[in-house]
Amino acid sequence: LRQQGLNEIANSDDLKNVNDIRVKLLGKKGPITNVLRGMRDLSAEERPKVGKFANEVRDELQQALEDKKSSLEQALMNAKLQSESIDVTLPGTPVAQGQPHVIQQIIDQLVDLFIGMGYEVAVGDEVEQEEYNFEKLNLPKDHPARDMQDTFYITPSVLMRTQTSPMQARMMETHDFSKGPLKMISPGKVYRRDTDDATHSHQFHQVEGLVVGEHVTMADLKGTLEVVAQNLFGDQLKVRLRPSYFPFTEPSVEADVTCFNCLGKGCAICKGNGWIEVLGAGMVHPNVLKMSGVDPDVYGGFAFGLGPDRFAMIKYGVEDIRDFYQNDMRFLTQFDQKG
Ligand code: FA5
Repeated sequence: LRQQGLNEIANSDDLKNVNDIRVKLLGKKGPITNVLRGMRDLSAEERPKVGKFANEVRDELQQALEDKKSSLEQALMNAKLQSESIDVTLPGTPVAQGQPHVIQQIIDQLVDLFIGMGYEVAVGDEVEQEEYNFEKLNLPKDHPARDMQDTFYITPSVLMRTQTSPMQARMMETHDFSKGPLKMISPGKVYRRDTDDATHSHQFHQVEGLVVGEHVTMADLKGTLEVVAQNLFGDQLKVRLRPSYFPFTEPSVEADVTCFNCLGKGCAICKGNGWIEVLGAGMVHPNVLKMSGVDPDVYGGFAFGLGPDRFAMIKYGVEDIRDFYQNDMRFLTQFDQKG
């Protein structure tokens, strides 16, 4: 029995088989247990001899089973380690990484530029009081110029801001002019009931700029806008200032950049005129200064509101503003800053 058991153990090659052998040889119904159970029928002389021998056989088989079990477990572990080993020299799987939206990239570039020129950045709320969006900007109720910015109203006195200009009034009200001039930009989203087309979206972005202090002139405005244009477009594209009208600036101008598509010849994108309008600007109207508690006899300033969506179109030759808002990854990943 002993030799047979040892042979079986030696020949078994998996853990389940080893367990079966253990049950068969050493279990309650196994031959060793039988022998031990039959001891009471033996004579007092035989009992210790048989008992001793049976115990020896049992211990020996038990040891052989243990040894076999641990050697099989070890082999299993080795095989597993072998199959799961990692080749650290293989190239890794690239991790998908997000990036700022192309319009945000333009805004970030502008913010960097203006911070470098000593401006502070003030972010306002997209839901604004009518008073700040219109009244404090010299646009009383029933003023015809309100039609220039068709508005989404939330209540009769609360609206989705149509421009970032309300931040002009808010910043002038709180600025301490005894400490120096106010120089700020305010980037953000604005909303208008415009009909969407290639160059208009009902939701778009603006970056407002405002400088108020002593001796601020129109030449400062022009110089600042030239720095912006050169920073974003280089000097290949031309910029022109055109007289315009805004209720909150006097005089007012609009700036156009050469159409990127036809380079001034006239095409469908620029509606035939060769230029794309990118910003409105002017010298802050004395009424606006007064309404925000600033003395127009002492202080003056310039303001501008530019459209980063249009800037992005011109910079990258995007023919339809609506492409920016459709979240098509094939379109958006073209502007990956990591290249
Ligand atoms: C304004 O909103 C004025 N608040 C700008 C301003 C600020 C003037 C400070 C004077 C002083 P306007 O409506 O022209 O002006 O818009 C400014 C810029 O926003 C435009 O030049 C254009 O680049 C962009 N813009 C206007 N409407 C849209 C639209 N529907 N879709 C995309 N961009 C637009």
